[in-house]
Amino acid sequence: MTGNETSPTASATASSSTTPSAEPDPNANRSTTPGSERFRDYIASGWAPREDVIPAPREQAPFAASRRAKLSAAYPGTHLVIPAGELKQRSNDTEYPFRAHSAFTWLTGWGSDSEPDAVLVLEPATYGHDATLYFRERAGRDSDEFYANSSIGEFWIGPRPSLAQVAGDLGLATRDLSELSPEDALAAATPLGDDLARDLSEMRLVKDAWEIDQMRQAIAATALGFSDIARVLPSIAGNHRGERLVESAFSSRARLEGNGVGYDTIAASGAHACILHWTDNDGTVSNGDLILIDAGVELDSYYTADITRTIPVSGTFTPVQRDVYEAVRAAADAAFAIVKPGIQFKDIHATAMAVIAEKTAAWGMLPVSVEEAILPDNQHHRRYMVHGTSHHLGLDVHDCSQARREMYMDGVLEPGMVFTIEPGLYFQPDDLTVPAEFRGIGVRIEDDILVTATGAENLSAAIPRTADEVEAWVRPATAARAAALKKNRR
Ligand SMILES: [Mn+2]
Repeated sequence: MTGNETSPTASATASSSTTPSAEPDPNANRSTTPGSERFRDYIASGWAPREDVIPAPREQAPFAASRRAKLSAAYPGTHLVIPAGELKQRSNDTEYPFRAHSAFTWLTGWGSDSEPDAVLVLEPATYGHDATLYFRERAGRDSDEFYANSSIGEFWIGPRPSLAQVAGDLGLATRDLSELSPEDALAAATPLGDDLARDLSEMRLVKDAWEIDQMRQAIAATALGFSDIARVLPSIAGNHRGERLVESAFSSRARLEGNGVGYDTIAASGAHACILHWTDNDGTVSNGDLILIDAGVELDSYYTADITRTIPVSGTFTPVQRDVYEAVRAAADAAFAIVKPGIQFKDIHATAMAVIAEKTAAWGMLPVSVEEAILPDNQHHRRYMVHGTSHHLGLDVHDCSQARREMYMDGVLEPGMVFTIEPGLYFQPDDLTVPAEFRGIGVRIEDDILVTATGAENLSAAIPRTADEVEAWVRPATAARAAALKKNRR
């Protein structure tokens, strides 16, 4: 709710001392707030006193503290400014939902309840750094902010925490944003410097125990979302915008269990599955098609899963769909089998691609032998899978993306790393190099993998992934739907 005709939205918004901008008031055309001093005095009075409860530090507070200590040790004597970021305008006086920068969240433990414009400052001290979190404290009831500012006023967006509450909650010293120095405010308004962004990315490559637990929770929530989809799939079959129904089933679960989706859900039925980032999701879901669903729940802590399953809408794969599906699964299983500390990240991709090359060669799709196809300058099989097999996963779906190549693609696996394994095969409907019965089939299987001390754990293994498991997952709903339809006809 942003446009209310009767409640007093103040023309005072732009002139409010707590409003950071001197732009023309975007509410001016709708404002009906009484601006008189008499009204201000009246609305400022008659409120019960607040009883602020100071919370004990949240679970992740000590983990965030040790991450700050790690950053401090990497930057001795350097003054560091890490901003949460600001609200982004969608249009006029409406804004996109706020999401703090992941590096800020990693260092503070503040996730979906972060305050826009907050800034973490690390000031060099005798030993390490002193950390202070600056944010805009809520205004008192004697200010017009609380009733007249639709972006940050508590009348509009709900209760906001005090400095003392956040200090207790995060185990961090807090100060009001107005006390941030002009130099730090300037630094906070510019993107993180290259070295700092890179180093923070690299520090996040290995997850701590709390982060690994968050990943498990994000994946468990995502599994519920996929089960919701499997349950409703038969009733969606034939709907002209069935992909949207799949997307919204997952979104409902994501909002219930967490902050939302970690990225735009891909719900790609039939040949849409061959469009790698299909997020329009406005297509029909038809019996006989496969539907490829790539989705992840982001928790309130901002940790996200990233899972893909490809499901036969009818509950049964056709023989050619099953062949393609099991070829992709063979690639995924082969890649997973090599994961352990000490191997290079890029070996995972190479292992999956060797299987993709063999399978596509066996189907007669390659103009050369497997041995020739896998030469770096050839790569014929990559026509059918142009994306990578793995990316790191955590606070960001493409986590740690500022890390240097030698730490990421050429990096060596360590226990605590979490990444995806997501091979696929995509036969475009108009690709004349593949037999006609393959055209329009797209399959991806994506799991979230944790490197352990001795090998790896597939954190998403509980979500059905073999062709048999997937069929057994969808069939009860298909059968129930068929029985209901039969009953209705009688
Ligand atoms: Mn992915």
